[in-house]
Amino acid sequence: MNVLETVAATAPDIRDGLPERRTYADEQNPSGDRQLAADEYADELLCERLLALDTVGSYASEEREAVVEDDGPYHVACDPLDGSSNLKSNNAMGTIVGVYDEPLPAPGTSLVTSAYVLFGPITTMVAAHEETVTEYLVQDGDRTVLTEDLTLPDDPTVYGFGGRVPDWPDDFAGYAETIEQELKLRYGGAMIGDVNQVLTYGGVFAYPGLESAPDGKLRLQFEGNPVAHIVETAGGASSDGTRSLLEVEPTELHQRVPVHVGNASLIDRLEAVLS
Ligand code: P6P
Repeated sequence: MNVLETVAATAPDIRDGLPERRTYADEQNPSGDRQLAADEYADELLCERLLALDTVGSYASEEREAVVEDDGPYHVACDPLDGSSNLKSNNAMGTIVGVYDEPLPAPGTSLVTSAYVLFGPITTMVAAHEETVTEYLVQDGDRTVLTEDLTLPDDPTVYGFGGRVPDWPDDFAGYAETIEQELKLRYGGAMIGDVNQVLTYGGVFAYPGLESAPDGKLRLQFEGNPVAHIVETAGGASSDGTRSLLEVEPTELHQRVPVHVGNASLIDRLEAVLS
């Protein structure tokens, strides 16, 4: 089995384990987010099963302070349950995985494969590998191709911007005002659910730098890089405000980064206004 087959095979176990794991554990993750029992469960399953692969040389996750070292050529960064705060409200969430060919923290340009599993009405996987994006139906842990060579629609339709409006810097707030006149709001509180809408309908997702948190909320290794890899491979663009997320210099495992992904035209307009 390879990494994506293992992540798909683990998806039913994670999803079936959600109902009785909606409570908060006593811990916080290294980024200071409150940890759900479901976060810990998903992380344990994925860590064990991915490190069992001969090709995986290390495993890191949002839920763990340090990298778990093993032997193998690829290094996996994982957000085991992105959007787990949606569990209480029964909204979309899922797993993000990035497979790097350099030890972590690594630049997004060293990503070999990126994918997310989306627990929506159905369970799907969207994966970027070898210059193309494929969408799969995941049933009983097996994958069936739904869409080959997935690309963003040319005409954008939706947008979703995280953070509180009063906390947006003026330049981003000005950009948001223009986008709000043009597109429909789709923001669900789990990045992969919102990004999946952008991939399906065209548009832009952002969790920008905030006045209170200039680097924003999302983590480069586990969220920004893999999603940027997927969106750019699907013909879109990503930015931290000035450059592709894949070009952002990694400084530490849990570093945060402003995340903007979507149609290239919309990302170009964003970069033009962000000082
Ligand atoms: P907020 C989920 O906790 C997450 O990391 C992303 O999946 C999502 O885009 C963002 O945080 C939601 O943050 O501030 O809207 O709750």
